[in-house]
Amino acid sequence: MSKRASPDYDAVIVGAGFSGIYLLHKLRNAGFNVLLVDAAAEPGGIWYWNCYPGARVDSQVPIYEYSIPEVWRSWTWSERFPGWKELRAYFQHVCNTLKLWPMMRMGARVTGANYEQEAQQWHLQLNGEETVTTRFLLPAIGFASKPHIPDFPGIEDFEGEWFHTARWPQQGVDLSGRKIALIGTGASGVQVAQEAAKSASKLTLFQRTPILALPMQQQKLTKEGQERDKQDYAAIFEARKQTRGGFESQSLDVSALEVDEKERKAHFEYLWQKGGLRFWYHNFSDLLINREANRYAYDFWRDKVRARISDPNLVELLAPSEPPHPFGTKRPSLEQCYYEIFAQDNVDLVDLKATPITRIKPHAIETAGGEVECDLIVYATGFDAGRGGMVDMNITGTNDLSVSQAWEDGLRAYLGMAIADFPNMLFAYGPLSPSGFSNGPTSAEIQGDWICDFLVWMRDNDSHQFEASATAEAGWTEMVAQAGAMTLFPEANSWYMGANIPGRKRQLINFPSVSGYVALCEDVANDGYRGFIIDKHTSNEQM
Ligand code: NA7
Repeated sequence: MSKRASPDYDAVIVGAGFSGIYLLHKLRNAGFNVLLVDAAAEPGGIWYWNCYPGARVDSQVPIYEYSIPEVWRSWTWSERFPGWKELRAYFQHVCNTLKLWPMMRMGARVTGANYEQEAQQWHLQLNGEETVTTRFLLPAIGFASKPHIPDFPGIEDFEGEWFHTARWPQQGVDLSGRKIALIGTGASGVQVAQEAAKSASKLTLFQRTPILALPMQQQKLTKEGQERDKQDYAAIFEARKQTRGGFESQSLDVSALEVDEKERKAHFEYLWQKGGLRFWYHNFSDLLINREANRYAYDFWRDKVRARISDPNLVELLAPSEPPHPFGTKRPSLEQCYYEIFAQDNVDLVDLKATPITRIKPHAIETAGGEVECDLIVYATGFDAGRGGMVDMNITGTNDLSVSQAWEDGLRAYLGMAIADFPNMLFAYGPLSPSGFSNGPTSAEIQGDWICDFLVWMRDNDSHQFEASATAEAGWTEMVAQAGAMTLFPEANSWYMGANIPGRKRQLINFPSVSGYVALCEDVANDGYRGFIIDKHTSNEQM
């Protein structure tokens, strides 16, 4: 006789960001008994935790929003690249419009999850106390839920305030008149720097690698303009699924080497003026696969940026003659006045390549070149991307295997959504899916639709347990590695390669094409969810 239990829920979703909220909407509409939990006090995911001054999205709206008509029809943005406050308000609007609140538990952190093989259910621990059971566990925690703070000697000795950008106090921090040390010049560091430079008595940026930042070309948006544009929204949302990055357009079909210099520069200039990440995703076809093509883009970027740097001592540091890495193999960030702040008397740059940090002292950062006094340290030092948040939930599958053990020798996953030995678990926006390479809401919807269809299929077939086969998982993991090897991405020490965390295996952690991903996932579904073992029947282990 089956010992299968009747759990509290059909599905528990972890995370109230774009992926989790979309999954909740879909599964509720499909008739599942579903609960969403999130450690944060409010929905918004990344936009809850990253509330540092200047935090805003690098994808423009309406690309960066849900395609759900009742949501977009009744919402108006104020800016093309909205800030965190507006994005949080948007999440309130989404939850109100879709009436999702009764199925949401905020302030509930998953502190443990065990799969009970006989009962075919997950046993979750919330906030270290309460337990709930569910047939399916659906982590949707994003790639950046675990901040990374480097292990600098003396870090605890600091007597001023210090914060990681993704753990910024919700009540805010007054930056005016402060002596601020900002470590890290990625997307977050650039955004903090632009704000902090306005009022800090001293802002010192500690740069290890220069960011290759692109002009945002921010714009205010009007209600009338958006109402007019909304007639195209349905087509835009449909089209974004068919592009490589999940944006409104993708790279040209033309190589940068096929055109003459005049034409090449004209296209670069067009992208520059359009702004946003277009210079990255709407560039020549071989930008990210051919060194020569990439070098043309880098040189154009370098010359544009150099024209904005007034201090000759900083030119080589901020926009070096030779690229620090191929353009676009680290995520370019968007800037509005980043290169101009260095002309201010209150802004300094420390080159950590020449003078690394040796110790954090009670009132200063000590480098090989001397001490920089400060009363606030901002760690804009990134994330244990794709891995850290999953590990921290203490998830244990069959054979007492934890996620941390499963990923000890590198990330592995089938379709970037399932791990062998972890039955009835699918994660969204996780490693080996397009996640970090793509526009968030596009990936959230693609995976949300796929997961919902799979669970409906399970229900229709009276099936209760699925698990990725080890063969399918190995095949997918290898395919992502091979796809990465055909690009220039492995040449950068980026979080895309897991290279920002000491000790992590170097591997491409994202699947490099949204449209390719859609096709593969559809194919798996059309083939009876090939690669999954359903109710212990291994019908087909091929990928
Ligand atoms: P990122 O892009 O990972 O940037 C982290 C920054 O911190 C980057 O400049 C790093 O330099 C720097 N860093 C990391 N460790 C150290 C140490 N030990 N010493 C000095 N500097 C260090 O994180 P963000 O939060 O800016 O952005 C994350 C993503 O969010 C972004 O890609 C978008 O998708 C949105 P490095 O370049 O490694 O030399």
